Amino acid sequence: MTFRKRYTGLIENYRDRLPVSDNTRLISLGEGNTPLIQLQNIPALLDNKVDIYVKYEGLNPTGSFKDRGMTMAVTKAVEEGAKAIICASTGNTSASAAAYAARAGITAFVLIPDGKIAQGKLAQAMMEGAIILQIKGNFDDGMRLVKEVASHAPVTIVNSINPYRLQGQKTAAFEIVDELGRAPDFHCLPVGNAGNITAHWIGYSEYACFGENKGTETCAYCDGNCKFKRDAEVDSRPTMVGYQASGSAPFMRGEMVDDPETVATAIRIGHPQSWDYAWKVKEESGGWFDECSDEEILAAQKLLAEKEGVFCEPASATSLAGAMRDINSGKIPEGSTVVCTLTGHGLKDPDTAIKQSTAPVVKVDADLEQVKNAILDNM
Ligand code: AN7
Repeated sequence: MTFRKRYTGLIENYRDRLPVSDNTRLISLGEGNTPLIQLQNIPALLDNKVDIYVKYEGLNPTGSFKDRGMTMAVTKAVEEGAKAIICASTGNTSASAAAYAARAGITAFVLIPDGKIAQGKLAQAMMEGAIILQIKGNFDDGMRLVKEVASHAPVTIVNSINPYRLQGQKTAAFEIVDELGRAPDFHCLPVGNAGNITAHWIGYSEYACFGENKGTETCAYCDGNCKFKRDAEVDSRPTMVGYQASGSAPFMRGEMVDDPETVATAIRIGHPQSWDYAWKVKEESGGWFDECSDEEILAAQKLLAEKEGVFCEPASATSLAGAMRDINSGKIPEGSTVVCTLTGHGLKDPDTAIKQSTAPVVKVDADLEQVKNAILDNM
C-alpha cells in the first residue's frame, strides 16, 4: 500500500522560496494548501460570463490567511531567540499569533480594540493562552502602541510590518498558479493594512520571473536573478484589485482615515501599514482600488453561503462584492478568470451572521405529525 505524502505546511512545501535553513525549527500547524473553489451558481447570476474561483483561506488552522504569515514570522522569531511576540489586531492576527506562540512555547501579547472584535476571534486568543490587552481605542491606536513598546520591551512584532509575514503569505499566489497552471487575469482581495495584496503580488512576481531569466523585466523583486524552479509555465501576473469597506477606505480617500467604521470589523483599519507597497502593486499590475458599502458586503457574504455553501466572514466577502460589481459593469471583462480571496471563516463572527440571517426557524413540538407538516409546508 502506498501513502500520499503527508502535507506538513507551507514552509516545507515552498522551502526553497522561503528564508529558512535546514536547521530551522519550523513552527507549523499544517497551514496553507487551502481549496481553490470554482463558483458554480453565482456566475450565472451575473451580466457577463466569467470564471470565478474563491481561495478559501478560512480553512487555515486558525481560520484565516494570517496563519500563512504567522508560521513564517514565529518560526523566525524563535530562530532568533525571541521569548515573546506582540501584535495589534482586529482579531484574526491575534488568534493566529496566539496559536503559533502556543505551539512554539513562547508568550503572545495581543492588543485588541475595545468591543470591536468578533466573538470567535476573541475565543481563540483566550483559549490559546495569549495575554490580551484590550485597549480603549481602535486598531490603528493599537498598532501605534505596538511599534512604540517594541523598542522598550523584548518582544518581536508579528504584524505584517514584520517582513517574514509577507514572505509566508506570498505562498497563496504560488498555490493558485500551481493549480490553475497560470496566473488568473484578475485577483480580488479585501484590503485593510494592504499586507495581503502586497504579499500576493510578491508571490505572483516571483513565479512570473522564472527559470532562465524569462520575463525579467517585469519582476521588481529579484533583480533579474531568479534562481528557482517551478512547474507551471507562467510569464504573466494578474491585475490586482483591492476592495475596502466604504467607512474605512483610506485608499479611496487618498489619505489616512481617523475614525474607520464598518460591520466588517477585520478591515476596520484607517491607517494601513503597507500604504506605499499597495500603491506600487496597483501601478505595477494595472489594477485599482474600490469600496463596498456594508450592505453590499453582507449581501455578498449571504449570497456566497446560500448559493455556493461557502461561509466566509464579512470582511472576506468584500472581495466578491466588489468583483461582482466590476464584472457586471464590464470593468472585469467577459471571459476573464477571476480569483477572489476569502480571507477568513464565517464562524469567526457568528453574531453578525445570525443578525442578518433570514433563514426560517420553524418551531414544532417533538411530534412526527408536526415535523412532517413543517417539511411539506416548506418544500
Ligand atoms: C478576514 O487581524 O489586520 O489588507 O489585525 O482579518 O493584509 O490587512 C486583519 C486583516 C482581510 C485585511 N480579511 O488584510 C488583523 C488584521 C480579514 C482580515 C484583512 C484582514 P490586510
